[in-house]
Amino acid sequence: MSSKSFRSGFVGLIGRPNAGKSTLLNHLVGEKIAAVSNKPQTTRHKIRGIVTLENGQIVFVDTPGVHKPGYLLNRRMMAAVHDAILSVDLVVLMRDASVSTGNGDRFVLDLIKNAEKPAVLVLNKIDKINDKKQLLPLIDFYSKEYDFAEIIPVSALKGDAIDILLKQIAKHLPENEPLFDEDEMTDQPLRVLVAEVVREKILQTTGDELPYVTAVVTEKFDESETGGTKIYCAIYVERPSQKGIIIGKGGAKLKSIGEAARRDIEKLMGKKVHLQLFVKVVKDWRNQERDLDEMGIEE
Ligand SMILES: Nc1nc2c(ncn2[C@@H]2O[C@H](COP(=O)(O)OP(=O)(O)OP(=O)(O)O)[C@@H](O)[C@H]2O)c(=O)[nH]1
Ligand SMILES: [Mg+2]
Repeated sequence: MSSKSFRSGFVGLIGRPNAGKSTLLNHLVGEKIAAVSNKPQTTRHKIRGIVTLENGQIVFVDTPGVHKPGYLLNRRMMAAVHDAILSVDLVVLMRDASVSTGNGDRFVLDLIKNAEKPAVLVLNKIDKINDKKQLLPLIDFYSKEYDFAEIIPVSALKGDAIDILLKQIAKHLPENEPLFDEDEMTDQPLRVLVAEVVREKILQTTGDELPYVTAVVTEKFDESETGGTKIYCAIYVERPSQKGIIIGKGGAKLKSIGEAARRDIEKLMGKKVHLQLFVKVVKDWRNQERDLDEMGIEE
């Protein structure tokens, strides 16, 4: 095997909610393609991010954080996790190293063990840990539980040790041609990226009462003759009171969500856009097949 050989494959990012999977994905592709927030269950479907290196190409598959499913929405989210684990070449178990081990961590570990896939353990948020010796018991625990190909402490937020991570992951991928064009960064259509940005701003600017009951769908792109792009996004909630929270006093909340989202969308598209948001009350959308299909949260 020559050292010049090219390696490529799919790598699943698996872990509990809030571990930092989407933060890592965004950092790796250098663009905001997945929503990030301090609320659990931020990611709702698989999002692929493509990283092309000199000697390889890694297609990361970001997944929803592993949790107990209640609604149809959550069952579909967990199906996406199982599907990702089965279909990738390598699994990255992402763990927030700054919190202690709980039942949720054991559950995720069991998923990986049962899949019997090559796996890399990524211990994230090391920027929050002053004494790095604190990582040792965690490394000890995980290495006794499963034969991880690598164990790599990183900070997805600060970008610490990410280059090492990429190298170590590429090593374990099969020899292969590139799977995507090297200038591609994601398989997500623009309307999904736009909806994801809007939902991120909702999660970041509202309290704990809303994260689970909001969803965003891009309904329309309008290219005007003057060159501007008008984008219409619907924000779903389940009750009129929730609509009130999103709109805020005199529309102030919705306005600030829209402004923050527009800035990110303009960065993503590289041009000025006009973003039009409206709020729809749809009772129990989390259990409605059709609404979930429309939101791209597939079975
Ligand atoms: N201090 C610190 N915070 C981080 C790091 N990585 C992620 N975070 C924060 O952790 C929170 C959760 O990050 P996400 O990337 O949304 O986590 P996730 O694993 O994708 O979560 P779900 O999509 O809900 O499964 C956010 O507030 C991030 O800013 C890190 O390396 N250090
Ligand atoms: Mg996420």
